[in-house]
Amino acid sequence: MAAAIRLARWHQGRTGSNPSVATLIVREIDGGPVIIGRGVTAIGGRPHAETQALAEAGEGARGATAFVTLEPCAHHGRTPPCAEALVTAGVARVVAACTDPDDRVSGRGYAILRAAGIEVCEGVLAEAAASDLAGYLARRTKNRPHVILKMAVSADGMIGAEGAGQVPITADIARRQVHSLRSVSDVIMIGSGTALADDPELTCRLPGLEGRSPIRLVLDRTLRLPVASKLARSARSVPLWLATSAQQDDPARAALASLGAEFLAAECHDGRLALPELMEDIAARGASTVLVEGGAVLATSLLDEDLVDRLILFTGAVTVGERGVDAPFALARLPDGFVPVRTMQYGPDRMDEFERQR
Ligand code: AOF
Ligand code: ZN
Repeated sequence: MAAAIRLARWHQGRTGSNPSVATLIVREIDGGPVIIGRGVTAIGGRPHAETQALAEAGEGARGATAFVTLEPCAHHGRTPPCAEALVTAGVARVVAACTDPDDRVSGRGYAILRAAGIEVCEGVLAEAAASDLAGYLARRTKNRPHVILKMAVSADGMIGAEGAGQVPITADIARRQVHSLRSVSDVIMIGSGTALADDPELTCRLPGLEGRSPIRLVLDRTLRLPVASKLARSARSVPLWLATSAQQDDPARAALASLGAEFLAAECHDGRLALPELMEDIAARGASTVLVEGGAVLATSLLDEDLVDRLILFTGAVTVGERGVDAPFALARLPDGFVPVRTMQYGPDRMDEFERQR
């Protein structure tokens, strides 16, 4: 199952609204287990993992064990259900990690297998598999995406400097980690304050992964984003969503639309965009993972609304000093309810990852 979980990571972030899951078909040959078929959900979401693993295993699947990171589907989509494909192939045993919360599946996949006399073992390494499937599971069970809040804090507890544009807080290795994180996220979110102050591009620029930039989403209640910004100018090549309460006839809207920006109509409460409703809208559009990259106001609002599932905190070696903008949290003052899961050192910078305890 650990090998299946690793295989599923191959297409993480590239299967659209479908989760990237994997199947391994294993049988005993000369007294030891041998993998005779491998499948991972295809780029775009179809075909499913099982179909491909069974095709590779061929006749060898008869009497074999299938390891699946997600319950095999039970619904008729563009192809027949994977549970039925496993039955037809004659596998003897299915070992599964997570149950699929999709209304069309949710236990029905296991039921099809058991009704055909297949031995089913559920919940194997379920926690590890669920961690990779966090986006998909959040969208299905909470109608919102999995939200990762990333923040880089200087040694003196700052996230930037007043009026200084982008202030480098972490070095190159940490920056590459962030680009790698972008490549497996569906959406990158920032507030309009950060968009104006930093003029960021928010793309994935790692060699070989340039085509893997997520949708860029700016929370821009009154459409302040300049048409000359890097975000607006690149909206034709990398999707740009603007969450706004600006009216249909707002002139800024026409100008940004002509550059390729799309608009998410957002509700407003007390002069602020309603974040829970916005998250629901994002999930309804099929996006499962949101990476939040700034700034302090947005981070604080998301934490206040309890919409953050994971914190990724980079602590840089540099100091910002005068005119520094205080970080909303730092290693010494973390928000409540988060538990540490990982610490890494990237060159001069430290990374700490925390998970919201639910
Ligand atoms: C599987 N194997 O590899 C994946 C599954 O739009 P469709 O027909 O592709 O169905 C999408 C659903 O399929 C999705 O919500 C989830 O329940 C399941 N994903 N199932 O048997 C796979 N990716
Ligand atoms: Zn399927």
